[in-house]
Amino acid sequence: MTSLCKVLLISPRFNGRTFWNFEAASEVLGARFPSPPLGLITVAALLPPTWECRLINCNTEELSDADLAWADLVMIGSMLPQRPDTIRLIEIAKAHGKPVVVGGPDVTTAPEEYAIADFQVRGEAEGIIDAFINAWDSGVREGVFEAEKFKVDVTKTPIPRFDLLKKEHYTHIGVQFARGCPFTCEFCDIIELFGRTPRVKATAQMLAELETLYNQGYRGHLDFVDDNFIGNKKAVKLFLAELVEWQKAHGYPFKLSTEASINIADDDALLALMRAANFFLVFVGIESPDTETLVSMQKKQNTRRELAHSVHKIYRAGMFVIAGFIVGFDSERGSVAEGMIDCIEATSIPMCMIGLLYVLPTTQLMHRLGREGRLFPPDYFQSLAAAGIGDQCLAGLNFHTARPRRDVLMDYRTVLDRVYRPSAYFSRVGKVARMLDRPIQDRGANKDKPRPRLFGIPVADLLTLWRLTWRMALRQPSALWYFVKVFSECARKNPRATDEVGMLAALYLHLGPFSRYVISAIDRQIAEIDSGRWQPPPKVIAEPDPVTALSIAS
Ligand code: B12
Ligand code: SF4
Repeated sequence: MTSLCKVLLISPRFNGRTFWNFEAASEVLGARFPSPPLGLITVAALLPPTWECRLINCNTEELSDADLAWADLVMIGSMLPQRPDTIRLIEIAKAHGKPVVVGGPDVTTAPEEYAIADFQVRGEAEGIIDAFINAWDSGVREGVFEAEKFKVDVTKTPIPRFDLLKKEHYTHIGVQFARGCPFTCEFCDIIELFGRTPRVKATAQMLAELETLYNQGYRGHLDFVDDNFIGNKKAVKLFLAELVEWQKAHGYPFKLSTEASINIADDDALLALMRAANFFLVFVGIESPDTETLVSMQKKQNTRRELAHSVHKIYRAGMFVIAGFIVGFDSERGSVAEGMIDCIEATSIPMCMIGLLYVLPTTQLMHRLGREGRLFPPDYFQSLAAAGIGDQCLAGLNFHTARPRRDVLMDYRTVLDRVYRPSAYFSRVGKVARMLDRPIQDRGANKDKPRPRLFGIPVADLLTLWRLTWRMALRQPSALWYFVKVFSECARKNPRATDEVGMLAALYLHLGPFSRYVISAIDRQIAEIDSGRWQPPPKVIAEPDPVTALSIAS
């Protein structure tokens, strides 16, 4: 018997204002949201071909009653900052009498939060979805299905259903080469979700994904969402060599970005391959400039190096760097603000994701703080989420800090204030504009219709520049002059870097106001501590650890 089912895949809204909410920058590029839900379109590709799929991304479009009426089954994929909207969507679907399957990283690490869903699919769908499909076909209407950890062979993962995407809604599309990371950073949940041995796709399989997107007419930015693209250097180099040829043969239809550990800078051959493949951006977790802190969080790969030298080497290879920094580690002996600001200035990284340490479920950090009785109860996150707070910028420090909480918050707001002033931000953009050495590419193989040009410049680029300048004048007037100065200098002295400099400027449309919003919210938190209105939850020592318990400030 042929199995038939109409599946409505829904990606819930991310909560409130977050660092990664680049709606303002997306607008400049004529899009609605940064990227689509790769997990859900991967799940769609795993379903029987006779099952019909529709995708609604609540971050870009409205879910209608008609969508729900059409469906036999609703599938929702969720990460932590989507949890409140996921719960809302489950309730709506159930009110329409539709069974709901929920999957994704948050249900995998915090399943107790999703008890109201009819089905939970935990872990990587490839490892368990067939069991769910068989159960569904045999009439089962509720249950929990859990994949065996880290066992999925990603070389068998099908090509995600990119055809379900309204690609014009997004500034970029995600693809994935590897899962897992060989490192063991204490705060990270990746090694708990995907394991320590990176599992990589086959080169032909990866190129088939790119070919599919290309044949569907997509051109532009592709992001490799791997947690650490260079986790298996040998495999990635083999893939990159072929990717370089593919890009050349297709006239470089894609600009590429990814996330990698800083040791990427130690490997000249790897940097050269990434340059040749047209990578223009890499996210690096720097976390802290302090060696003792890096050692205590088990991020030893970031020690024994001159960070500015490593980052500038990546610039010279044609990629700009976005970096993650964290405030609130136990090993911070005193104020960390000046050290962090100096590091950000010395490395000249304009866009820094500076967050408060956040204890994610299942991590080694969670287990240690749990043993030390320092975790805040789960309703701490729920209350912040209910207030629209979305990520580690404001929901962080969900535990009793080692230093007085007020001092950590003060450091955090100081760093944000100093590095996101327009003068400071655009001074770093100016340095990138001078150092970024974008490659010259032979685009002879490009078969696309030539883009209309004015004075030799693509009209679409001129329109984007106009939208950017106009919005900057309207929304960030204090940054306009810095932007004009940096951009015009770049256009004169390093014209190949203008796209990247324009992108960094567009990101400031979000980062400028967002940093000011976070600073004022942190100021309110500090005022509440000072007035005694904020009281930490009582400590519960589950397994007392005398050494660390002594060092916890009250
Ligand atoms: C790309 C990405 C983002 C993008 C979002 C892209 C998007 N539009 O969805 C951006 C950069 C915006 C982002 C931001 C954040 N992210 Co993020 N992000 C990722 C990343 C690197 C890749 C996600 C992805 O596409 N994976 C590839 C797909 C194939 O995997 P998958 O989604 O897990 O799907 C598989 C399974 O989970 C399952 N599955 C997924 N959905 C469903 C649904 C159903 C019905 C079923 C059956 C199965 C299923 O099957 C899939 C195939 O195996 C992951 C890490 C990772 N390796 O996954 C982190 C991750 C999801 N992010 C995480 C977090 C915490 C955040 C942030 C809060 C903080 C941060 N790290 O910056 C912010 C907040 C965002 C916000 N706006 O509020 C955590 C989530 C932890 C949790 N418990 O939920 C992760 C796991 C890693 C991490 N520590 O950063 N993120
Ligand atoms: S290097 Fe990145 S992905 Fe790997 S364990 Fe550390 S934080 Fe997680």
